[in-house]
Amino acid sequence: MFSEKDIDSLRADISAKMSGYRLKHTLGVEDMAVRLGELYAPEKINILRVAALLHDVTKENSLEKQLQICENLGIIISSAMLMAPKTLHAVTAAAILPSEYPTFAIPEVIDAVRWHTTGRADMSICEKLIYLADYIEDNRTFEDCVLLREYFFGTDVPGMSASEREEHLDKTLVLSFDLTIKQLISEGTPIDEQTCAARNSLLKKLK
Ligand code: DGI
Ligand code: FE
Ligand code: FE
Repeated sequence: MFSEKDIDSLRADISAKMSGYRLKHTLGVEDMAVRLGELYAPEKINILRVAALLHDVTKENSLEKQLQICENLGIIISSAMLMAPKTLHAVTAAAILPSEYPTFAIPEVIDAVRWHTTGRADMSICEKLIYLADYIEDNRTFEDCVLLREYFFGTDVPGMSASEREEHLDKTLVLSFDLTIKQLISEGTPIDEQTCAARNSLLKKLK
């Protein structure tokens, strides 16, 4: 799908655009996406690398710039979305891919980027792995991130059967949503409805 050369040139492009902090995080997500990909979707590792490199590509834009991107591309922002402005960068990053990164703008990449912040119901494997890699990449030191990383790696994932491994991933995602929702409640911040839909759909599957 994507060659090593394509990925190296994308990494160079992203490296030139991002601040040191965001770049370090982005490269951390790429590394974690590869580790998770080896466990869950070895055939999709290059897709995961690309999605990781692009997932926060508009994160450093101001709110005004994010809204401008939406206006230019005819994307209608709901009032609920405006109440959770930190989730907007996932919308804009996905939206600019076809015009700004056409080589990489395949549906699996676009969807993994689009849903990396809130998740959604019935997530694909690439969506789940990018969402989780973003949460637990090694540079994240926030208490919830450390807890989730330890939960995920604190058991013998390679030794599990395929169905046990899938269940472990889903349980890890439920825990991540629990932690995020608790954090948002403690801040008095609105919870995006996709975050709730994602958690509900995983609970239904795990039942
Ligand atoms: O972009 P990153 O910082 O790497 O990580 P991210 O894309 O997961 O964004 C995290 C931010 O998004 C964090 O400040 C919490 C916020 N967020 C995630 N889900 C929700 C949310 N904010 C609101 N208001 N509602 C959500 O459901
Ligand atoms: Fe993000
Ligand atoms: Fe991120």
